[in-house]
Amino acid sequence: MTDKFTTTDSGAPVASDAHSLTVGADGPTVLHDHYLVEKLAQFNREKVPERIVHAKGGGAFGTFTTTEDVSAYTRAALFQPGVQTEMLARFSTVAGEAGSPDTWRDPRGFALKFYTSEGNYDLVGNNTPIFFIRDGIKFPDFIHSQKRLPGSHLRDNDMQWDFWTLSPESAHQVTYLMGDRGIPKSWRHMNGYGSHTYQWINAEGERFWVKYHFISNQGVEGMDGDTANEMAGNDADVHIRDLHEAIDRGDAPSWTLYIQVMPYADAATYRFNPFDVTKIWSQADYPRIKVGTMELNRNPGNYFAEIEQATFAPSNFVPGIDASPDKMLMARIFSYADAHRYRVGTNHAQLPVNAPHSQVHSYSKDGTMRSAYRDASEPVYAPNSVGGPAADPARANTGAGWESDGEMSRVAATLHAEDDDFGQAGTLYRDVMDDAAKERLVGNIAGHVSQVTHADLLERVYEYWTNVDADLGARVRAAVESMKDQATV
Ligand code: HDE
Repeated sequence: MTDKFTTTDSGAPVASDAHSLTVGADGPTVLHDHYLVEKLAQFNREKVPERIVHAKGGGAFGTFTTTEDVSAYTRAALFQPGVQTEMLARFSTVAGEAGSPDTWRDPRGFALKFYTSEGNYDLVGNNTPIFFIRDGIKFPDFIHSQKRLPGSHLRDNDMQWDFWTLSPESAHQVTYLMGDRGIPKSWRHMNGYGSHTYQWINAEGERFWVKYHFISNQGVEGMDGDTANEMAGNDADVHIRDLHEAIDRGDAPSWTLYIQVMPYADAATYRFNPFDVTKIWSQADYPRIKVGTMELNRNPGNYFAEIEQATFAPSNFVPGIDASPDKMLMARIFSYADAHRYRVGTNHAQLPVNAPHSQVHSYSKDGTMRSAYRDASEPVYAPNSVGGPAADPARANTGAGWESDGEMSRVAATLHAEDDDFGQAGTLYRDVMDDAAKERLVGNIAGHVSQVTHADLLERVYEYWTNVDADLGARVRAAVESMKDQATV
C-alpha cells in the first residue's frame, strides 16, 4: 500500500477511485458526486486545439554551448564565448494532424527555445534552408492546399500541384522536398536551418545579416519512400521513439551551429535578394563560420505539459539579434504569439516550459490562468514615479532597422541580378544531385504527380519541372506517362 492517497484537484481526499456515488448499489448516480463531476469535466478538457500546422511532433531539452568567438557579429549573451544555455527543441511534420505518421514526405520543423540570461530566444526553423512561398499573405492558402478537401476530408494531389505550379517560387523547396532529404531517417539525422535571414548586432551597434545552419553530428540520412510507407503502418511514431530512446540510453544527439554572415551593405547588391526565403546564399560567397554545439540530453517529464504546451515564437528575440525585411518573417512575427494566445492561453508564457529563466518585469496584467504576479507595492503602469521598472534602450540594443525607400507598397520584393523562381532549383538538380539521386527525385515526383487527375494541370506540372531543368521535365513526363499507362492496363 502506498502512503500517497488520491485527492481532488483541490487536495481533499477522495472516497473511491472505482465507484460513483449512487442511490443504492443499482440506483441512479447523484449530481453531488462532485469528484465524479470533476473527473469527467477535466477529462473533457484534456485536449487543447492542436497546432494548425506542425501538429505532430516531439522534443527534448538540452544545452547550447558557444565554443567559438563570434562577438564581432553579435552582443547576444548566449553567443558569447564559453556561455552555456539551457534549451528546448521540438521537431515536427507540417501538414499532418497530431496522430499522423512521422514518415510522410514533408518538411520537418526544427523549433528551438534558448532560455538565455537576457530572456528567451526562439529560433523556429525547418530542416530545409528555404520555403515554398515568399510572402506570408499566401500562407493560409498554401496550407489549405496541403491539407484536406472541405467536402470529402481527403488530401488531394490536384490541389497541391495546382497551388505549387501557380506559385512558381515554390520550385526550389519542392525540388528539395521530392529529393533524398524529403523524408529524414530520424530527427537526429537531419540538419536544422533558421531559413530566414536575421540581423545580428554587435556591442558597437554594427549590423550584419546572418543565416543559421545546425549541422547534424549524427550525419544526414534520408528514408526512401517505400520504407517510409511501411513505417507509416508499422510504427507511425518512429521519429518520436528514435529521439526518446537515444536520449534514454545516453546517446545524446548533437548539432554544430554554423552561421553565414553577410556584411550589412552587401544586401543591396547581392546576386540573390537575401530577404527572399525561397533562396539560399551560396557558401562560395558566404562560407560557414562555426559558433557552437547544441546537445539534446533530457527527455520531457510530461509530453503534454512540456511539448504540446510549448510555444515557440519568431518574435522572441534577445538583445543583439533582430528581424530582417523578409516578408515571411514579418508575418510570422505577428502570427505565432497570436496562435499561442488562442491555442494555449493568454498567459502561456508563464507555464514552466515557456517561462524564461531570467527575470520578468512586464506590465502585463490579469487574464485567464495567470499565476505569476509582482509584489503589490509595485506599480501597474509606466511611466511611474514610485520606482517601478523602466525601459532601458541601451540594454535592449536591438536593431536599428534597415534603410528602405519609406514608401508603402504592395508589390513583389526587388529582384536581384540572378533572381528567378527556377534558377536555384535547377542548380540543386544539376550540380548537387548525383545520377542516382536524380533518378530517385524523378521517381518521387512521378509517384506524387501520377495522382493528378486534370489533363491541363498535368501539362502545367510538366512545364514547371521543365522550367527547373529541361531534362528533368522530360524525365518526369515520361515517368508519369508510364505509371498512368500501367495503371490502365
Ligand atoms: Fe510556421 N507556424 N508559419 N513556419 N512553424 C506555426 O504556430 C506561420 C513558416 C514552423 O514546434 C504555428 O503554434 C505563418 C516558415 C515550425 O511548436 C503558426 C507562416 C517556417 C512550427 C505558424 C509560417 C515555419 C511552426 C502553428 C508564413 C520555417 C512548429 C501553431 C508567414 C522557417 C513550432 C503554432 C513548434 C508553427 C504560422 C511559415 C516553421 C500557425 C503565418 C517559413 C517549426 O502560428
